[in-house]
Amino acid sequence: TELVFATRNHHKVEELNALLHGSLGVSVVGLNGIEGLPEIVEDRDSFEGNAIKKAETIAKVLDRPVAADDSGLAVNALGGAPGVYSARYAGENATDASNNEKLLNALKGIPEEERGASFVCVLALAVPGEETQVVRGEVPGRIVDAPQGTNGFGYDPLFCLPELGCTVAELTSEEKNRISHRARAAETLINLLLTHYDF
Ligand code: ITT
Repeated sequence: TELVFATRNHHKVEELNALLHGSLGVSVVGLNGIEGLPEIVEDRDSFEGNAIKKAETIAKVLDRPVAADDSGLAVNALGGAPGVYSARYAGENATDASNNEKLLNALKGIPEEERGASFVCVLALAVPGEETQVVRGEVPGRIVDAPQGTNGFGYDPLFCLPELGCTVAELTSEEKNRISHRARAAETLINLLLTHYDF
């Protein structure tokens, strides 16, 4: 079986595919290979709102079940920023590098014990004719003061897992998929798919 995943971020597709393929045998496909889809403006003020919007928009167009992921980083000392703006923190043409640089500058001089943060992942599952389901996964950590590691994507090089003593970018993809916010949300999604749907 295939499950369409309403994202253009190939890192998300790879992570979700590893999580769902391993436990359900479901192949996750992103939007990059599908033509004629509308542009989705992520203008909601919550991860839930944006995830639902992405999943429902694409499910309606394709008339089939669609999952979506809205995720990001919430930094305590910044009042939860960048939050839903994580992908565009450094502006319209932001890259992972420019977002990370902006975050490091925003936290300059703030001591280690005040650099707490969470990764948040909200997954929505829209099935035509059914109520959309929403699940959330979070992982706590701390923002380091210089990038460490080259694996993963986004803010992974800055997000330290205190129990492991390293950043997420220093983990293998298998290790990340055992502990991440996305893995936690996916676990709940997998239970939903198994109990309520024909996957
Ligand atoms: P789609 O909307 O097409 O899914 P996107 O990358 O724009 O792709 P979001 O709007 O949900 O996705 O933004 C999420 C951003 O949060 C992402 O670009 C990263 O900067 C960050 N992020 C999310 N999950 C992450 C992870 O596992 N590791 C590091 N950073 C992550």
